[in-house]
Amino acid sequence: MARSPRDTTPTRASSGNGGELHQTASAPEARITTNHGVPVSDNQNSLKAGGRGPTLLEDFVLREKIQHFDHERIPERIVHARGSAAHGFFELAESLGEFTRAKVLTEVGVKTEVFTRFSTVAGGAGSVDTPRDVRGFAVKFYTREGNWDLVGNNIPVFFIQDAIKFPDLIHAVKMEADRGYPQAASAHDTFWDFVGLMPESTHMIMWAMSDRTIPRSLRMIEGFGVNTFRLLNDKDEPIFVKFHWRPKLGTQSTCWDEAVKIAGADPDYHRRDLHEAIAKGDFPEWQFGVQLLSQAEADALPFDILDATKVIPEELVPIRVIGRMVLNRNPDNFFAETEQAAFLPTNMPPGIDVSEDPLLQGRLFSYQDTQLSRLGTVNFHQIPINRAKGCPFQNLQRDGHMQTQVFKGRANYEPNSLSEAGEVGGPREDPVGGFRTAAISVADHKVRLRADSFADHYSHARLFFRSQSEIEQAHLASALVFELSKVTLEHVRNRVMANLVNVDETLAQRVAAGLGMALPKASKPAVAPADMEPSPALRIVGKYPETLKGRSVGILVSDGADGAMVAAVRAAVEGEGGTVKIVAPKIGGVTLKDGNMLKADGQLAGSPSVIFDAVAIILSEAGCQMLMKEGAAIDFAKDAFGHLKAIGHSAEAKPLLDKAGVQADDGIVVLGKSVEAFLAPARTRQWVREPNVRMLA
Ligand code: HDE
Repeated sequence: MARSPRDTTPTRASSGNGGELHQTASAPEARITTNHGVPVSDNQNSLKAGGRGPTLLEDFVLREKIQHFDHERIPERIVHARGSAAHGFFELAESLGEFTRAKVLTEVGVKTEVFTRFSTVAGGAGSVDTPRDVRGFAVKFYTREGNWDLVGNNIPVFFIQDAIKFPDLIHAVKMEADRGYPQAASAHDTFWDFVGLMPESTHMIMWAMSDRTIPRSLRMIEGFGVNTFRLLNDKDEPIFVKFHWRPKLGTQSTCWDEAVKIAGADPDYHRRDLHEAIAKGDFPEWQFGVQLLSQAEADALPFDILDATKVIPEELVPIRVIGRMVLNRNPDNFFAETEQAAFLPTNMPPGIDVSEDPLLQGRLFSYQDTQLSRLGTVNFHQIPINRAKGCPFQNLQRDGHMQTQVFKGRANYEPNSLSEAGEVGGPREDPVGGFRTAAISVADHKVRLRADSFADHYSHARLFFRSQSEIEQAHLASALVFELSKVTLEHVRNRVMANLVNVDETLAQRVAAGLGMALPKASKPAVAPADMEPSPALRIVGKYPETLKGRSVGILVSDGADGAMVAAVRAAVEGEGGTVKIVAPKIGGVTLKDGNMLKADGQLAGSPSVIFDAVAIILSEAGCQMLMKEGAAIDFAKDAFGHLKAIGHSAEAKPLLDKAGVQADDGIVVLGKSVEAFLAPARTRQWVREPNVRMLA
């Protein structure tokens, strides 16, 4: 029954569309209530003095709903604000029982639940997924002895050696304080100013300028614990340990121009990729490995393993793969899980311990502390995603904001003898099974200084650069040219360049040439760099498995296209575990040569080739003529070519490719009766094409 706007008779329940009265009662489990359980009769209209009158303060239903909405956002993480996460499990294949008593690392075959959050570092929560940036790789293991949070990155070293510089580093890299830009980008004055003045960051800069910071997918990044930790066995004997994650799909990256374009085409590229892969049962997987070294082995190395700006080459201390992690379930609710997840490097089960790495030591305070401003209460461990699930958690800490546990009895102190009177006495410490710290001797003077063993800032940077393949060296040099070309203060650029000379003079020369500047003299290093044996393990190009698994192929079609050819590409790609998306000028799809309809997954303008790993362009002659007038179609081919992707095409599509400037090479394949020839180049990137499509430094 429609109500006139002037009708002021009270209504019991009316729907939003047209104010029609409905008086059916809802079952208690199906009805909306206030936060306190009072059933709501009308969720469409606020309580007013008459249909056109002012809203009444009395309307507690409205006030409660708006007020809750007003407070929906919590402060985003000061770093790593932009993140995506998934649930899964960790499974141990080899026991480290000799070195640790942590059950998670000794119980072979046991599956431990995990929640893993990947992130960028510099951008805000709403920033894009593909800036040039380090990626966070934080894993929460819900072990039977409490949560273990391995809060790592996709790069094994860090910018600074001492936690006291972290706020400076982050202030420098985030948007500049006066102007509020750039967002999620390190290519600006303040970041490079900090870098130039902090030569200890040089090694990390090499990694940050490598292709590792423009990953193709979160499923294709490595993970590292970065800091050195310790394991402790039953006898409390310590051994140093470095933690590693290796993606089953290999470490793979985008091209820089591609990453920039993806940011516009799909700001959620990585989040969507992770979510869709898991939703379709294509579960991302990583090997878990450790590098173990005794105090004597650590002492024999020509660098200090407590210095987080140093890498322990695998060639010196091999990585022992002992387990795997599979992510197999998407979060149900982004806020409740991904946003409220609180990772703490201090979460360690008995048998795992920290080292004296001064960066790690600062982290031990920071993460617990930051949750208080982010999640607002000391009880953040009670939020379901943070709760220890593998075991009970109980102590005598009480009350506080948002306490959700209802403790019984009077035992909130210890020692107590309440059990002698038959009351519950509460939990007690466990000297045998409890967490114990390595009994390391630390007697020394109180000082504020950096150990001499931390003074070499260039040998590892040089090791990294010299270990890279030619392609990767060129990308690294070009990334430096790009970043430094955005620096407006000349003295800042000069200082960075003067440091670079200490890494490798040819690199510095290439960058200087790319910037069009004279190469300054080398800065004076605190310790002259030493040459180390190159470590090919630090490369990524040529190391990932060439497969369509995890890859996505976009097929651009027009009306009149050969449906059999489309079907053949689809069958071949999907048969090898890849994904196929049909792109058409209209989202309704196309009418194929045989008269059948083919639905599109994406419309051309919204589905550029940057979001695919390889493309097929299957057009009719008329379709090709039409699309040659469409900029998005030309860009589709041009970008696929420029981003070193395989292009399979129908003979009829050749004029479009010509117009896009696509030149013949092994990655450009005419699709005939068989699509086989397209598959090999589609499994990887055409690196050999690169010199033909862009000038690298
Ligand atoms: Fe963090 N870091 N960090 N960090 N970090 C945070 O904790 C901090 C460092 C890393 O997905 C914050 O809960 C200090 C190294 C990841 O929720 C904060 C120092 C590594 C994440 C914090 C470092 C990391 C964080 C912000 C220098 C690689 C995201 C929100 C001493 C091993 C975790 C939060 C997630 C998050 C402090 C250095 C990795 C402020 C003080 C080195 C992956 O506590």
